[in-house]
Amino acid sequence: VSAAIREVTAAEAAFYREHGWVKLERLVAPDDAAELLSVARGAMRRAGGTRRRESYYEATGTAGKAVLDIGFWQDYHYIARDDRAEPFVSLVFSREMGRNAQRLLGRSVPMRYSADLLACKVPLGHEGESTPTIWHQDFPGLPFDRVGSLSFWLALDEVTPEQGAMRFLSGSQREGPLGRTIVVGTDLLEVYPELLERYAVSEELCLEPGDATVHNAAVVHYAPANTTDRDRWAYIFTYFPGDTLYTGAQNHNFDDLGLQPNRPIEHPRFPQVYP
Ligand SMILES: O=C(O)CCC(=O)C(=O)O
Repeated sequence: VSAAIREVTAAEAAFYREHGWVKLERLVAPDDAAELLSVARGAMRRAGGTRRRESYYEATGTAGKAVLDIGFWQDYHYIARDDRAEPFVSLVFSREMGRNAQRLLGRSVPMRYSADLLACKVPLGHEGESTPTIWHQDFPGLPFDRVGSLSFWLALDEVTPEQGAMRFLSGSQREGPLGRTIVVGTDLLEVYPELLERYAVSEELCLEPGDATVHNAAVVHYAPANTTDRDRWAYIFTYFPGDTLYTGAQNHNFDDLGLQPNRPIEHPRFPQVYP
């Protein structure tokens, strides 16, 4: 897979830094997306039957082999990190993807892997139906002393706006941290309704298999419910700047690893992907 990952362009990186998100068409070849989807379906089918309802942030502490109904989507964590399933490993831990992450960040620092998960948003009215993903920032839930972490959201199948493609408050990454609303399950716009006057909601996006969006962990974003009759298949993988210091803030993915506050996050769970 790694050879088929294309490079992020300078124009895309500039768009990302301005708006806090960017759409990357054909980041991955459609054939590779089809292969990823087939492996994803197989892993989630094999793990089936263990569905529990947990919050998104509790799910981050769960290794693979469990499909969790977290409300927003059916969640399967760490297919690359823990299951070591290909072609996921080659995609997420490739130099090419790490370099793309660094180009978007726009800083000459190493990039470290943070997490990866499958997010299948189930249509309304179907068994295990998913709710809208509430408006939130990712950053406040993370134990990082600085901004810069970013998420790739790769469409493994066609994703239409009606299936729950993501929407962003363009430019809202400049607001700074707005609270751990996602951790406690509060919609961020209930707390900050005025943001809708200050920032435009990004246009509706249609993604083909292999297209992706990337978002800054500090940009405010959400995804509507899936009102079609087809599952929405996304693979989300995230990176953070290697000079980030650990704050010690509670997060299931970072707790109990012996990480030291005010020190870099140098742990085999978070390998350096680039350079
Ligand atoms: O896939 C979704 O519905 C939202 C994903 C999201 O919020 C994220 O990747 O941070």
